[in-house]
Amino acid sequence: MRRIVVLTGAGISQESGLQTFRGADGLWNNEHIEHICTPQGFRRDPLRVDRFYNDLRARLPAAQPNAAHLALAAVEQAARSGRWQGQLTIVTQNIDDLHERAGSQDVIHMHGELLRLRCTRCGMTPVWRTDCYPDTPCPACHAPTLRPDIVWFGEMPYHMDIIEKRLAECDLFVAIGTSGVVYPAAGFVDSVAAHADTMLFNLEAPSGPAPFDQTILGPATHTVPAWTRDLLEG
Ligand code: BJW
Repeated sequence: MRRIVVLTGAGISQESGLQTFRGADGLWNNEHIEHICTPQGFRRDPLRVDRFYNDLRARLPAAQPNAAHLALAAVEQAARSGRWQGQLTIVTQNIDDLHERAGSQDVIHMHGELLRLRCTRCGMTPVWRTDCYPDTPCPACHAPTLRPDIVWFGEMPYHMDIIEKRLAECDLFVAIGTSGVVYPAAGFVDSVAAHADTMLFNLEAPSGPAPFDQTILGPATHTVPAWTRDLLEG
């Protein structure tokens, strides 16, 4: 039985109309990372950070899953129905919900989710589809101590125990649409190199030597469905 771990990054959602982080048209061209994506930035100016994520949250419903999200969901569906002998786990760095809306169920959000908040007082992580401000009360404990449920720099990514287990068990590791500069995700390929084949699907070649067995360049909506077709047929 094949065991595949797919690591996705912002590039897989780019053709759904969501901006990537880095690069010419990136989200961070207009923002200083340290003002938004750190716990210190949130402490210094929570309103600015809440507004940044309110804006992303408001734009999310207009984005639809694309052919790459759907192709990955189809593999999981084929496994569930017994048409394909294998397991495909998606570990996503993305905070959008496009994998779920495409129909994937085995999705691990290592950097959190835009549609959740976290109460720093009671720990509740309510689903949240509207705006949040520094005085918004937690629905459970009523304290104004909510923050985006997103992993910022210097914080521990979520679900690392289950991610490490799936990486240790996999025989194929596939990265899609990620620049490979943010750890620990950037180190996954090295951690599996001794026991798994590795593939990178990206729009452009990485700047340094790629630590992958195979690199497939092009838009994810073309390259990923072509790969999953071969996978399901082969
Ligand atoms: C397409 C495409 C198309 C476009 N088709 N492709 C020094 C050395 C090593 C590590 C560190 C260091 N100093 C600090 C660290 C640690 C730090 C880190 O890695 N920093 C680096 C920047 C140096 N990491 C952390 O702090 C993490 N925590 C941590 O390490 O805890 C300790 C620990 C110890 C032991 C075990 C485990 C943990 C936390 C990282 C949190 C990252 N959070 C963010 C923000 C959340 C979302 C938000 O605010 O909006 O997550 S940062 C941001 O980058 C976001 C993303 O998930 C993440 C990765 O970005 P991604 O997805 O790769 O996007 P891009 O834009 O960079 O790339 C897109 C790619 O797609 C490009 O290559 C395009 O070509 C391609 N593309 N269109 C195919 N159509």
